[in-house]
Amino acid sequence: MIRALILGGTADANMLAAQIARAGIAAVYSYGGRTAAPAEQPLPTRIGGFGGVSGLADYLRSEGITHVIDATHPFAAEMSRNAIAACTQTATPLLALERAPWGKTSGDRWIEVADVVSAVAALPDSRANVFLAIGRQHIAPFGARPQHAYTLRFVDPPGETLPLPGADVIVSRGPFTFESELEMMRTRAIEWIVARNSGGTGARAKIDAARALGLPVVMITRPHLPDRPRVESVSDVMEWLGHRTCLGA
Ligand code: 3Y8
Ligand code: NAP
Repeated sequence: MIRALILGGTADANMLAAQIARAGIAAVYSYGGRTAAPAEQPLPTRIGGFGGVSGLADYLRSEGITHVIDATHPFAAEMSRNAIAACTQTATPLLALERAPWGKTSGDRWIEVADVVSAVAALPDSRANVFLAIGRQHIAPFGARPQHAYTLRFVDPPGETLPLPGADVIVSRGPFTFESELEMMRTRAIEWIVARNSGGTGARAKIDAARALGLPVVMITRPHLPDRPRVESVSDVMEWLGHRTCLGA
């Protein structure tokens, strides 16, 4: 009898949850608790950390979890590493549902960097209008370049004072459209974009809009993760769970 744990928090995880619920497979959807009102899921849902590797291992045992699908975001590296360790400790089958990184296409003006600090260094010295599309957790390092006019985008309104005084905050949870990204960049005369190579469709629109406007994108590449079984489609996950989905699902 399958009882799956979905480590969620992404559009892909949400599509998987819908398929799993439709197939009548017993499962739990897990959020880290990063946002005030995460999207509802058609499955029993838990919110918050497990308490590190040992907390997750205890959870797997006490809840009788038979399969873990890591459908977290490619930058949720700590969660993914913990899942590998806890599933190894408890001999629980683990599969990652992870979308491929975005590839650079002709017309893209990307400056690829390894991390946030390198992204800060990649910005010009002279003042520019910079759109930081990397959420709220990693904006403090940009304080080293206070000369720029920053536009930030958060899922929830900023509670505390920002580490970037004077920055303008857009509150929006996405997914975003090409037209709305184009409009936003034109209205704010954006000259530079900083993004993470999230992959997937939910945040791709800004990359396409930047290309259309000929704007440079400082693209932060993904953290490296230890090897684990990995698929890119919901139907592959369903097959792994022993369920064939109808074509085109
Ligand atoms: C809590 C669940 C859906 C899923 C929406 C995807 C698409 C929009 C792209 C930009 C980039 C960013 C950010 C982003 C994307 C989708 C998807 C995706 C980037 C929600 C969600 C949770 C989170 C957490 C949040 C982080 C933040 C990152 C905003 C829900 C909406 C910037 C990542 O305030 C905070 O502390 C927010 C933290 C982690 C990164 C950061 O460091 O700030 N996601 N995002 C999940 C949990 O608690 O477990 O609230 O419903 C999910 C989505 N985020 O279709 O509804 O890729 O699947 N999320 C990045 O790419 O850099 C936005 O603005 O262009
Ligand atoms: P992270 O840094 O890899 O994880 C930090 C800690 O948060 C984990 O060790 C775990 O705490 C807890 N956690 C993270 N995801 C969890 C989940 N789905 N269920 C239960 N606990 C979770 O994670 P993050 O980058 O902050 O991402 C948090 C969530 O936002 C994830 O669900 C991710 O899919 C989603 N998200 C992240 C990004 C991003 O850019 N990072 C983008 C879109 C969506 P314990 O150690 O206590 O178990």
